[in-house]
This record gives sequence, structure tokens and C-alpha cells, in this order.
Amino acid sequence: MSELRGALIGCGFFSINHLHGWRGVEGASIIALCDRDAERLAVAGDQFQIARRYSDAEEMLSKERLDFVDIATTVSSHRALVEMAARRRFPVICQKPFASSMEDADAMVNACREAGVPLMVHENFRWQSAIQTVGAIVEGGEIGAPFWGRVSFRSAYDVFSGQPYLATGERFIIEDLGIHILDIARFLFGDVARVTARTRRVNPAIRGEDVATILLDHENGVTSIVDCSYATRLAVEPFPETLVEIDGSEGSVRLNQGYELLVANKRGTYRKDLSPPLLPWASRPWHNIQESVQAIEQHWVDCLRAGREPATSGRDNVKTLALVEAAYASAKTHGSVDVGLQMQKIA
Ligand code: NAD
Ligand code: 89Y
Repeated sequence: MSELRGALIGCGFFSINHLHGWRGVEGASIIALCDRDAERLAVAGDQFQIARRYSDAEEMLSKERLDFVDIATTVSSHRALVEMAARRRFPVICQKPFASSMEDADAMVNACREAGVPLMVHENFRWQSAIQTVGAIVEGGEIGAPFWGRVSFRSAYDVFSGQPYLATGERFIIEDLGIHILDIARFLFGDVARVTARTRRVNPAIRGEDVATILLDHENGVTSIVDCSYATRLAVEPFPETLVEIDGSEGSVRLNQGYELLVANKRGTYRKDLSPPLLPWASRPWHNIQESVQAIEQHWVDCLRAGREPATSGRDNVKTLALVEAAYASAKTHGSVDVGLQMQKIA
């Protein structure tokens, strides 16, 4: 089978992980690059030896023969670029956060549906191997029916030097990082009916909130807590590990710092090291995110070839985005928010 031909739009900080990931994926490669910034375009093009380079996305999409487009720009450009790809009937991957409003997300989902092309949001955290293992344990019934969970990300890692835009937006941790943690909660416990959230800004040098505590009432009766902080200095810095606690009717699972898995049930207890592989191109501590980038890209190729909807399709990701919107609404009003009301905005 011939390799799928992809084009990448956005050659900034995170795109280097996309490009390394694509090299490790079977069945696809990136044959053209686009960035409005000439220097970034040149750096990425030279590093990955991709000669076909464009400063204008429309020009690239009109000239190149492509099987898909991978968008690794920040959120403000997502809608225009996804709609541009849909107009040309190119299957499209879009980085998170997919959109800054439910209306924009809905417009992109509809544009791709009407064009008959697949759309996947690059929501990679659930693709981390440790998170996939926890999901498989729950799915396999090892702890019975989950009734309570906690998905936690607490750190003081300086994310602002690599991604300066994170310090200047009105919204920060829920939209940037909490979105992944909320998506993991959906992956492990199912869709959510109500959200109650509290936020704080501790770091005076940034504009948005850097601490969020979110209570989720899942549709199936599970209660979970999603908590995130970039203001938490710990003895051993855990960035970028997501920690998980799940209690079920027949046992419990813990994913502790250092990728330690602990499972307890009536048969006994076991412990496993779930340290992610250090891919040849990866660098600590980002390696668990980096392996998940390659994993989600492989998933995209497999789905595209099989005609299957990706796990984090645009349609699916709208439900994660609704949790982000609900969390901000709850933090603002100090009330609890019906997720259905967020979804009604696009019904
Ligand atoms: P960045 O600002 O470093 O890079 C974005 C690049 O896109 C810039 O070089 C910019 O010139 C280019 N660009 C923007 N609009 C364009 C357009 N219309 N046409 C061509 N080029 C355009 O941003 P980044 O830190 O690389 O982040 C990109 C996205 O990746 C963000 O949405 C961020 O949230 C996300 N991200 C995801 C993860 C993850 O684990 N999934 C981790 C970090 C960042
Ligand atoms: O942008 C964020 C993401 O998606 O993962 C970690 C991050 O880079 C900083 O919070």
C-alpha cells in the first residue's frame, strides 16, 4: 500500500514533535510544510529535509497532492484552516484546544461532515501508554464498576518559556492543560452531566488561572475530580505526568508519580512500572507526551485506511470542549453547570 501524503501547517514549538512522530508512523509521511514565519519554516524544513515549503496555507493546499492535512497552529487559526482543508476535501487533524467557542467547534465539525472528510483533534494525552493501560484495566473489569475517580496534574514546570502565549491569554490552565485531563476523565469514566469548578491564579506574572479544581458528575453515576495546577512546587517535579486514582466495586487502581501502577482487588494486589518508552528522538521529561503524539498519529493513519472514526474525532472532542466551557462558567458563577446547556448551544 502506498504511503499517505500529509502536509503540516504550523512549524512552531510543538510541531517538532509532530514531525518526529510522523517519521516513526507506518504508512504516512509529511511531504510539505507551511508556516507564515519564514525562519520557523526553514528550521523545520531543514531539520526534517522537507523541501516543499509554503508561507501560505491556501497556496500549499491548492498545489500539493495530499491525503491529509495536519494543523499544529494555535487556536485562533484553527477554524479558518480546518474549513480551508474541508473546502478542498482533505481529511484533517487539528491540534487542541480545538476551538475557543462551542460555535467554532461546531462549524468545523459541520464543515468536515458536509465535505465528507474525517476530522480528528490531536487530543493525545489519552494515548499515553500508562493511561491506555489504566483504561484497559478498567475496561477489563479488574476493579468492577468504577464509582469514584481522580485525574490529577500538579506541577511548577516552566511552560511559559517554550510557549510564551500561555502567559498572556485570559484563559490558561483549563483551556491549555485541563482540556487533556478532562478528556482523560471522559475516556476513563464516560460522558459528563454536570460540572462544578473553582479556579485561582497564584503566579502573578501570568494573566489567566493556573489552578483549577473540577468536580464531574458522570452520566453513569461516577463522581470524579479533575485537578490541575502549574503553581505546585513538589519535592520531585512530576511534569508532565497525569496521576490517576480509581475506586471500583471490586477493587482500585492507582497510577502514582513515577509511572507506578498499583491494582488491588479480591485476587490480591500487583504493582507494575508503566514508564513510557523513550523514543529515539524523545527527550525527558516530555517523553510520555512525545510517545502519545506518535501513537495518535498512527491511530489516525490506521483509521483513515480502515474508514473508521478516530477516538478523538471532532464530534467526540466537542464533548471535551463542553467540559472546558462548563468549568469556566461554573468558576465564574460559583454554581454547578449542566453540560447539556453547553451542548445545546450547538444543537
Ligand atoms: P507556536 O506559536 O510555537 O507555533 C505555531 C506556529 O503556527 C507559528 O510558527 C505560527 O507562525 C504558525 N501559524 C499560525 N497561523 C498560521 C497560518 N494561518 N498559516 C501558517 N502558519 C501559521 O505554538 P505551539 O506551542 O507549537 O502550539 C501549537 C498548538 O499545539 C497549540 O494549539 C498548543 O495548544 C498545542 N500544543 C499541544 C500539545 C499536546 O500535547 N497536544 C503540547 C504543546 C502545545
Ligand atoms: O500546551 C500544553 C499541552 O498540551 O501539554 C502540556 C503543555 O505543553 C503545557 O501545558
